Amino acid sequence: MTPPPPTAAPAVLRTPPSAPVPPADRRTLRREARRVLLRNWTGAATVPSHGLYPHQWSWDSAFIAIGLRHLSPLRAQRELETLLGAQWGDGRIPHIVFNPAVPLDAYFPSPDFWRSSTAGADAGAPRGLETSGIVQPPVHALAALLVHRTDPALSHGRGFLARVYPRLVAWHRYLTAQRDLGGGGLAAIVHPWEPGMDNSPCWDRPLSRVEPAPPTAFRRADLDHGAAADRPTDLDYGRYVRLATDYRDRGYRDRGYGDGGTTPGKTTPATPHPAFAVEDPGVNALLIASEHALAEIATALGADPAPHRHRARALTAALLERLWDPAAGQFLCRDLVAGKLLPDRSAAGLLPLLVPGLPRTVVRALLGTARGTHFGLGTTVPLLPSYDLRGPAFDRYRYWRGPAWFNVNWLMERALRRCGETTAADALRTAALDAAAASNFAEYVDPYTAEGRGTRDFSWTAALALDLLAGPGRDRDNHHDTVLDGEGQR
Ligand code: 9WN
Repeated sequence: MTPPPPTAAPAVLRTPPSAPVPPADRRTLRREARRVLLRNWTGAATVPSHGLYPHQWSWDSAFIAIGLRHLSPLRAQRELETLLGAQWGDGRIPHIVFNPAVPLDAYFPSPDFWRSSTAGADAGAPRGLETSGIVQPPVHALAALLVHRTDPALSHGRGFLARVYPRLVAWHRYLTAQRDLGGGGLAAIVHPWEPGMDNSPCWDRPLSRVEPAPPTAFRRADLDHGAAADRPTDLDYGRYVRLATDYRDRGYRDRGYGDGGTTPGKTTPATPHPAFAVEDPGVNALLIASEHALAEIATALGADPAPHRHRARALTAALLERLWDPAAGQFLCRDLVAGKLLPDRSAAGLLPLLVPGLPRTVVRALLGTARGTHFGLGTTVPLLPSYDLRGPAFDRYRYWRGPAWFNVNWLMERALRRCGETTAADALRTAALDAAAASNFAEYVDPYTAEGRGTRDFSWTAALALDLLAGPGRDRDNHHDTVLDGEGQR
C-alpha cells in the first residue's frame, strides 16, 4: 500500500536542503543537545531516555560516545569503558547493562527475566552485574576510534585504546566465530532486538515461525511511556519473549548442538536457534566498518593491522556473496532457517555503502535505490526511511516500519560523504539537524513530514546532532569544545 502524500509541505521540506542555516539556530541546537546529554548521563554512562529506556544500551552508547566526544572526550571514553566492563567471557557485548538502582518494573524485560549472572554463567556472563543476553550491532570499534581521535593526548594518557582494543577484538571474534551460524562467513542475529531495528518488517516471516509466549507471561513497560500505535504489537512482544526465554534456557549458547550450523546457507535443526537466525546486511556492514576501525586502532597502538584488514576483506566478500541482490539493487536479509533471501527492503540493506572496496556497480545501484521510489532520499523524503516507502508493511508511524531514525541517517550521511556524494550528504546533514531541532530530539520521525514520534530528548538523536554540527571535518584529531573537560580525574 502506498501511503498518502502529506497534504501540506512540511517545514523541514520547505528549506532547500543546501540553504545555509542561521548560526543562531545552530547555537541553540548545540546548547539543547548538550542539555539532553547532561541530563541523561548517570555518572558512568548515558541512558537513551530516562522514561522508556532507563538503563545502558549497547549501540546507543556507541552513538552517544560519538557525540559526547565533542563535549567531553573523557566522558565519551567512560561511556564505552562502562559498556565494555559488562562484556561476557565469550566476547559478547550485551545489548543492555542494567542499572541496579532502577526499579525492576521500569523496563521489561528486566534483569530477573534475563538472569545473566546465572543463566549466562557458562558463557562467561559477569557475576557482579546484570545484563541482557543478546547483542546489538557492532558500532563500538568505530566509536572508540572516533573518540580517540578527538583527543589523542587524553586517550594515550589514560591508556584508552590499549584497554579497549583486546575487548573489541574479542567482541568481533564472538560475532565472526560463534555467530557464523550459516557457515558462510557472516554474523547472524538470533532475535529481532539484535539488529537494533526491532520491529522491521524483515522479521515478520521468520517471526511467524515462533510460537508467542502467552500475554499472561509478561507485562510490557514500554506502553507506560510510548503510544501503542508507535510501538510493536502484543503478538510481536509475545514472540520476542519466547525467543529470549528459549535462548536463556539454553544457557545463551550459540553452538554445541549437533553440527551447529555447518551446512552452507542454512542452520540445521540441531542449532540452538531453530526458529530465528538471520544474516542482516546492516549488522554486517557495521561489523566491516568497525573491523577497518580496528585496523586503525591496531596501527595507533603499534600492533599489526593486517589481520583486521584481511578479516574486513573476507567479510566484504561474504556480504556480496550472500546478501547482494542485483535485481533489488540493494542488500537483503538472509533467513538461515528457510535458507533464502527475504524480499523485504529495509534501510539496513543500504548501509553497506559504508563499506570500502565494494564494486562500483554495486555502489551505483545502492545510490540509485536510496534515491529511487523505494526510499526516495532527497527526492520524495528528506531523511532515509527505515523501510520501503512502497512496501506492503510500510507504516509511517510505527517503530522501524517506516519512520526515519537519526542513527541510520547519521550512518547514511557518513556513507554518502565516503562515496564522494557531498551534495547529497550536505542535504541529509541539514535535514537531520532541522528534524532534530524541530522534534526536540525525537527518537524517530515521520519520514514524510519529519514530525517527531516516540520518546523525546532521546540521547543518540542529541549526540548525533552534536556530531553533525561539528561539520564534515569532525573526524580530525582534537575536534572538541572541551566544555566538560576538567570535570573529573582522568
Ligand atoms: C529493545 C534503546 C533501544 C534501541 C533500539 C530500539 C529500542 C528496545 C525496546 O530501544 O529497542 O532493545 O525496548 O524497544 O529499537 O534500537 O537500541 O534506545
